[in-house]
Amino acid sequence: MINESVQKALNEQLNKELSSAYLYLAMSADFEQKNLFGFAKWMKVQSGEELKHADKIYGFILERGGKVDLMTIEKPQQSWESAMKAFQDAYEHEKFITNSIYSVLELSQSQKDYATVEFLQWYVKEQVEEEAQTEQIVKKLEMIGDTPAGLFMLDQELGHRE
Ligand code: OFO
Repeated sequence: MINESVQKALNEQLNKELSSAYLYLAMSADFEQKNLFGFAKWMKVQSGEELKHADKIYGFILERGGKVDLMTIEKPQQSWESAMKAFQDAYEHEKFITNSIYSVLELSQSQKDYATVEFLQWYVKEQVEEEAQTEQIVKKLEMIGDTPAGLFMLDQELGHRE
């Protein structure tokens, strides 16, 4: 049986993962409306990744005999002034998610819920990758500045994400 406070924290994390999927889907739609199809594809794939992150938590809560509590998902921002601003926001969002995972991990440790501590190791590793990916794209956008040719090339590159 899962510890009650850990279950609550996991349900809140499940909501954050679903909110992440929603946020990246909004970014994807915004990019597509601006004809940046490669950026849009990258964000759509990212949105799908977040749904997988959510699904893992959902499955884990149920596997432990817990109760899934699906909460309201807030309406995300719909438009960003530039690709740079969107990716800066994505990077900041990933840092927020990392801190959130750490909080759930610390709670699980304090409650001696070692199964959840073990389960969350996957997220700790995943967040290193998620932060690095978004930070790298912010850095590339900084390099190319406002040049349309640079944006076009990066759009081509990001469109290759599967
Ligand atoms: Fe992008 O992070 Fe989920 O976990």
